[in-house]
Formats: sequence, structure tokens, C-alpha cells
Amino acid sequence: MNKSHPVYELLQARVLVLDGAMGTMIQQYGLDEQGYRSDVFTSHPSALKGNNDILSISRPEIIKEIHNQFLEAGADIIETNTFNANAVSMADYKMPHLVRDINTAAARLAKECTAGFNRSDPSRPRFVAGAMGPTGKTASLSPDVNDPGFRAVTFDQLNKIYYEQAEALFDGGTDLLLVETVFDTLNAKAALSAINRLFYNKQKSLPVMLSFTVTDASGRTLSGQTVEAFLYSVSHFPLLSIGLNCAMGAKELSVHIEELSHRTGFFTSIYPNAGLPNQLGEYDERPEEMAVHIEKFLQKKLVNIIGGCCGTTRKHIEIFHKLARKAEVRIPPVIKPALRLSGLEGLPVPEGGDFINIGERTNVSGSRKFARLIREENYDEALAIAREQVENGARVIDVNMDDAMLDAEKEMVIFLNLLAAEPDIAKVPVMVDSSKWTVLIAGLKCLQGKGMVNSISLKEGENAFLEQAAIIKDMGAAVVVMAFDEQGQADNFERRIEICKRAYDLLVNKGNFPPEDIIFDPNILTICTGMEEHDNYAVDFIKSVGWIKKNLPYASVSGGISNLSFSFRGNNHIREAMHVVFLYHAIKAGLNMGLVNPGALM
Ligand code: THG
Repeated sequence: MNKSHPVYELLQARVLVLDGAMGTMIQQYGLDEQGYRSDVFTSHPSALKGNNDILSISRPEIIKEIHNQFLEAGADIIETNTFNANAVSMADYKMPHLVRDINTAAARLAKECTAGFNRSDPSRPRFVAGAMGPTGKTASLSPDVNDPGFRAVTFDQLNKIYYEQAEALFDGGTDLLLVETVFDTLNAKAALSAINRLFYNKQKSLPVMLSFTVTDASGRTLSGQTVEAFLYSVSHFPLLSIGLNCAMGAKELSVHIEELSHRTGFFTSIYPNAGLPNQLGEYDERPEEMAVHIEKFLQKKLVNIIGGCCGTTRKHIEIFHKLARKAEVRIPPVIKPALRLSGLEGLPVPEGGDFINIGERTNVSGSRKFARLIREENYDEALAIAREQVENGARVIDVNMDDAMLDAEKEMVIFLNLLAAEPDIAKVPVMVDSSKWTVLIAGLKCLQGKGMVNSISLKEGENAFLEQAAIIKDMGAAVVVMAFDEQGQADNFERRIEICKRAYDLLVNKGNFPPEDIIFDPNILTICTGMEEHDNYAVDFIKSVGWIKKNLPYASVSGGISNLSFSFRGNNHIREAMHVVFLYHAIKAGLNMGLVNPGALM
């Protein structure tokens, strides 16, 4: 990430002001159908009234006038008029083919306006943020209550349309990108992945702002995540800022911005609606009323960027500008690196914290019952197994569909999409388990939370390993690394630590992979097989756990506990007793997660 951009330095010195609502300002012009079309879209086949984004082409003088008003009011950052300028939203107006033109036109207009102000007052640089809205579709929710596994849009489709929009904004010359009004985190993850690829392809990156919206008083997103869970889901991307916009008014957002501000090391932003909607669905909180709340955020040093969303006008921004000028700056806290997972809720895994049980039973090769239910497409009962695990204390669930009789990729997607619709299960993070790379990726594309990939290894060499890690990081997941290399599986202490050390150094130093997102699995192998060379497997595993915790900072260690006792299949009493003794020692040595049958743990 290009931290040398001047906006980073500026944010360390003072609070910046974002502009107000484009939509509300456009409304004041009272445009009719002809007003939207102007003489540019005279024969377009569908109605264009309400298509605000098209005005950057058909009525550029209006858009410039609005930008200039906000700049005069004191905005440091103005947003391009491109909230809906993506192929999904533009399809409603039969103009997805114009996405590129709309975005480049909007970026240029906004840049012309800031350039004017920057020339006349070079002491105060003004920036253009390329606005990218949420699209009208959600990747992690079904629009059809009778078909909870259905999705109107996929991660890949969103990734593609966001890439198109981001590239046009980039080419149009915006200074920043702003992914905003996020109501489904999976949409946001698709956008961030597209932006990551764009910056790679252009060999140049811009600062990226991210702003999400909570739709109920408890502070959840539309797709059900808490503020904490949302933050964990998107923190893999080196954001300029993260914040809240739209939704309820400033007053209602206060507890949520406070939580976000304390949890994140990024700069923070807030640009609420002008209060709660009135009976007509309009936002009419007056500037002085709204300013009371914004001023409190500034006094508590919760935010670095303030502005307005629906219903806010030039007058609001004028007052915010006055408040920002005298405000003390928020210094983002230093957040200690730690694994932080999420489903609908956050699961922090701090150093020295609780042992995390991972439910092993939603695995077609680990449970005959689950395998049968999936083969019979009895997904309700298959979900009941997941639910039971969570009720029995699983903090994460492992999902594995690897079976010769199944299309693992298809089943993974069906099951994870159905699971997302069950809040009592989806509250926990998911570990996507497969020996096939395509299945792992298909699974990640269904997760709005921060999950784990289970697993990758050095089996196919360093290049394949680093390539896979880069993709996993881009998708915002943590990764389980098995102690396996080109020579095979590590089965003694020396081989275990040799491979884990090598994998760690590669990931951290060469792959720039966050060490806290690595979970080592040094192979829990079966003891009591009757072969003497297997007798020391458990002890060697435990020794290697201690070594990893001591020598590979911030990495977690996990393992499949039930593997230990395969020799006693059918004799669950013995098996569970072995597991509990093994865990007693392994946890002491630093094992902080493990795949278990949560219902059976003594
Ligand atoms: N490391 C990592 N992932 C893993 C493993 C590991 N994933 C799979 C496996 N190992 C962990 N999961 C299980 C799940 C179930 C069982 C063992 C490990 C198990 N099942 C009973 C059996 O086979 O006897 C099934 C009984 C039944 O059908 O109900 O023991 O090590 N990273």
C-alpha cells in the first residue's frame, strides 16, 4: 500500500471533511425525464429519471455545481457521482455498457473541481474519492425466503463488476477509492479483491476508504454481522480508513463508531444520514442538530473523517468544516497482532486465550451420518449436525465434502450458502476443509466472515505454496499449514519444526503474509497401532507445539485430535479418554485450537 500518499500525512495532522449527499442535492434541481436525458440520451430505450449517475454525462454542469458547493463549504474530499455506476445497478436502466464512460466522466468532473480549488489555495489540498456503492444485490443473502441457499449474485460476478468500476475511476484520475454503504460484507470483500488486482495490474495503488452501514439498533449489518465481525472480515486489506455511513442518524451510530474506533488501527470515518427518516422517508435533521452529535465524536476523538450522507446539504458541511478545524486529531490505537476470525460474530484468538474447539463432524469423511445426509441431499439434517456442534461448544466449524461419490465443490457451495442463512450456526467462523484447491476457493467465496482455509502445505514446492497463500490473503482468510513438504509428511519432532520454520519464513518474509493468520498443524498421527515407530507420535507432536509457540511469533497451532485414537475405532470411551489426556498436555504446551467432536469431549 502506498502510504506515501499525502492524505496519510494530512490525516495525522487534522480531521478531514468529506462532502454531503449527492442525491439530495440533485433532487433540488427537480429534473424530469427530459432533464435527465438532456440532448445526449434522446433515444435511450428505458426511462432515465432517477438515474443520477448518468448526469455526469448528460448534465455535467449540475454535477460540477454541486461539487463546487461542497468544496466551498469546506470539504477536503469530494465523492464522485458514481454510487450506482456499476453493471448490476446500471442494468436497471439498460445501460451496463456505459459503466466505464459514466465513471471516467464523473472522475474527470470531480477532478476539474478540486483542481480549481487546489490552484487557488494550494495550502489545502482537496481530494477526489471514487465512490463505489454496494450494488442492489447481496452475495451472502438470498432474496427468496423460500430458497435460502439461492444467491442473486456471486462473488465472482461482483468481483468482475467492481473491477470494471474501480478501473474506470482509476483511469479517470481519482485520488482515492471509497467502497461505501456496505451492507453485505461478502460484496465488500469482492470489491477489495478486485481493487487489489487492479492495483497489481496497474503497478500503482491508491488509498482505499471503506464505509459500511448498520441497519438496526444492535449495530448489525443487513447481512447480520456485528461491527467487530465486520472489522475482522475486512482488515486484511491495508485500508486508509474504515467507518460508518448512511443508516440511522449520527446519534444512533454513536456506540457503534465508538466500538469501531477503539478496535481499529486504521483511520476512521463517519458520514451519517441527516437523522432518522420522517414519515415521508426523508432525512431532515438540521445542520445544527446533527452537528451536536458530530461534535461529540470529535471531542471523544473517535473519527478522522466526517461528512454527511442522505439528506445532508452544503449547510451541514459548512458546520462540520468549522468543527473539524478546531478538533483534536484521533491517533489510531496500535492493535496487537492476533488471529481474529469471524462469522456473524467476532472470534478473537488472543495469545494465551481459551482453547478453541473446532467442530469436526460436518465432514463427509469424518462422519458416516453427515456423509449419508449430504449424499441424500438432506441438508436440513446436515445443518442440524452443524447446529448441534455449535450448541455443544464448537467455536468454529470445519466443513469437508471430499468424497469420491460427491461433487465436492458443488456441495461445499450449497452447504455454506444454506448455513449462512442460519444465524445460530453462522455466528461462528467456518474452516473450509478440502484437499482440493478449487474446493477451498469455492468455499471462501461463500464466506462473508473471516474464515480459515484447511489446508495448504509445501507438498508441491515453494512457488505453489506462496501463490496459494497470496490468494488466501487476498480473500481475507487465515490459513492452516500442514507439516508436509516435497519429501512427505513430517512424523518426528525434527521434521515437524524444520517444515514449520521453513513455511513460516516463506510466508512472512517472502509472501508478506500476516504471521497471526497462520495456523500450523504439525500432524496428529495415530498411536497404539501395534508398530513401535508410532509410539512417540503424540509426544513429538506436543514437543513441536511448544517449539512453534516459542519460535514462530503470533502463529497458532491446531490439529485433528480424533486422529490420535483411530486404533480404537468403535470404542469411544477409550478414544475420548485418550483425547482428554492428550489435550491436557498439548494445550499446556501451547496448542490453541483443535478439531474435536464437541459433544463427546470429557
Ligand atoms: N488436520 C487438519 N484437518 C483435518 C484433520 C487434521 N481434517 C480432517 C481430520 N483430520 C479431522 N476430523 C476428523 C473427523 C472425524 C474423525 C476424525 C477426524 C473421526 N470420525 C469417526 C471415525 O472415523 O471413527 C467417525 C465415526 C462416525 O462415522 O460417526 O474419528 O488432522 N488440519
